[in-house]
Formats: sequence, structure tokens, C-alpha cells
Amino acid sequence: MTAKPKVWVARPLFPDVLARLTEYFDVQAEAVERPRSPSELKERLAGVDAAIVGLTDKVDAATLAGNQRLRVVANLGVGFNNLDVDALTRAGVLASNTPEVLNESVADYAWALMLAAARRVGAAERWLRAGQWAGSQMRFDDWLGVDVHGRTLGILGMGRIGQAIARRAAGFDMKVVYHNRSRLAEPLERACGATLVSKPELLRLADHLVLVLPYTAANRHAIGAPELAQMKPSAVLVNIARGGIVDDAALAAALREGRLAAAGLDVFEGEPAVHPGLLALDNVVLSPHIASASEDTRRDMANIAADNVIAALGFGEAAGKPPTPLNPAVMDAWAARKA
Ligand code: 8YV
Repeated sequence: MTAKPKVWVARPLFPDVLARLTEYFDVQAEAVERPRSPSELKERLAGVDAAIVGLTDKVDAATLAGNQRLRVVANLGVGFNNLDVDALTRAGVLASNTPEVLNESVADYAWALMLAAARRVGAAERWLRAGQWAGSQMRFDDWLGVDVHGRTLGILGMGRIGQAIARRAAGFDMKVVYHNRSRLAEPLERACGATLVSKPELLRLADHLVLVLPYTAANRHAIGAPELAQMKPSAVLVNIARGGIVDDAALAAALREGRLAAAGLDVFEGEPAVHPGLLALDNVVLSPHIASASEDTRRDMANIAADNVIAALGFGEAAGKPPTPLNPAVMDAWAARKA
């Protein structure tokens, strides 16, 4: 009997998904979540045929150098700025991500952060838990937040997640404006009830601005001090995209100085570290990159990552047809080499 291919799972995962992988593979699954140094990652990848990795695992040419064995890297996320896809392609390694399944859950979460930041849910809960309600002289005009309904929602980056966020705005009777590299097709625009505007207009008009851009070098600090200065002081900023799209130091300064009302942030520059200036503020709602973390969605994401590995390595019903490859041409090269 030939040995089963080896698969390394870099993040603790649902046991039933690991069990599916175990049917075909010798699975080495990490029991705890932690960042790894480039040399440790290189070493872990050297001894396996496939890996399921997370956003903190940065796979590039240096990590792949000299690796003769690795064939598949499946990312647990739709965003894949942790993967150098060109380097993976050059190394003959198939890369995959988890698109689509998380769109609605991430859109829900953008709204959760928007509403929580606008209506000061985090600060109010901290105050209550600290026992400050009883015996306080709470005034009728305390705890005032910013309304969401009837206001203007701005969306920067209008892919599938941006569209799902926009569609929800109809229930809040909001006007929706967006900025994107290209204009949505007219039927999609209509379904979203959204109007394309320039980036300066978006910054000027938005009462609530949600960022849904992919991370690229060009998008680094897409919202920095100059952009924050163009926003309304009463505006709320929500980042569910990627750390680094916002200049967190500039954001902390704007929030501290009352140049922006509030923010809801799920992603941070240099996460899991969070800028101390943000941690010190009450008008920001912070969460640890969990926008996709609903029971169903995280399970779907894990299963898609597993499906990519199983199919790419030639097993299961979809053998040879991984569902969401990022560089499918790699498989043609494999086939050509075999022929
Ligand atoms: C994370 C995400 O993958 O899909 C993405 O791009 O950012 C998230 O779904 C997830 O939170 C794990 O870090």
C-alpha cells in the first residue's frame, strides 16, 4: 500500500472537516492558533503534499524555495494577500481561496459593527458591566449616538460583499453611494439601490462608510489622514476588509480629536496587535477579525478548503476539479508533465 499524502492544517479546525481529510490523507493538524516565523512555515511546508493555511501564514518565493513536494496551498479566506500567487504558480503549487460562501455573513457583520459603533453599544455595555448604571444620575441626553436609518451609506469597494451590504440598506431607508474601480452593471446597481460616485464625493457624502476593498499595495492607507479630513465629523467608519487599508494611527487621532464620530473595526494593521491609540478610545468597536465567523460560514469555508485539497490531489467525487482554484493553469502543467 502506498503511503497517504501528507496534509498540514495550520489552524485548529472543525473535527468533522479534519475527519473528511483523514479519509484520504495523513493529516497533521495544529491544535492551537499562533503566528509562525517564515523559517518555521518553510519547514512545515517542506514535508507535506498540501497545506490548509490562514491569513497569518505568508507563503512567498522564499517560503517555497527548495520545496519539491508541496502541490496545494488552500487558504482559509476569500482574501489571499498572504499568498504570493505568482510565486506559487512558478513553483507549480496550486493555490485556492474560499469565495462566495462568506459574502452574506460578512455583510451581516459589517452592519453589526456599523450599528454598534453608531449607537455606542460597546461603550454602553462596558459602563453597565462596570456597575455604573445603578446609582448613576443618567440623563435623558446621555448616550446619544448617530442614527443609521435614513442616512447615507458609503461603500468603498463594490464586489459581492459590498453589494450584499448595500442590499441590506433598503430596510434602513438609506441612500447608498459607492466607489469602485469599475461601475456595476445596471441591473446590479438597481438591485443594490446604489449610485457610483468619485472617492472624494464618497468621503464627503457618507454618514457611514464601509470599507470592503481587497488588500493590495495600491490600497495601503486608502483611508489615511487626508481622506479622514474629507469625512464628516459625525461620520462612522467601518473596516471589515484588511488591516493596512486604514492608517490606524491617523484614525485613532481623528477619533480622539472628534474629527470622526466613531469606528467599527474587525481588521488592523499588524494584527493581532492593535494600535494602542485605538485601544484607548471608547468611540470605537473592536473585534478580532471575525466577520466571517458564523457557525455555518466558517464550516463552509473549512469544507471548501478541504474540497480544494482533496480534489486537487486527485481524490473524491470531484477528483481533478478543485472548486475554487486561484491559479488553475498549474493543474494543466501537472497534466502535461504526466503525459
Ligand atoms: C478570514 C477574511 O479569512 O475571508 C477573508 O478574507 O478575512 C476572513 O474570512 C477569517 O476571518 C480567518 O482569519
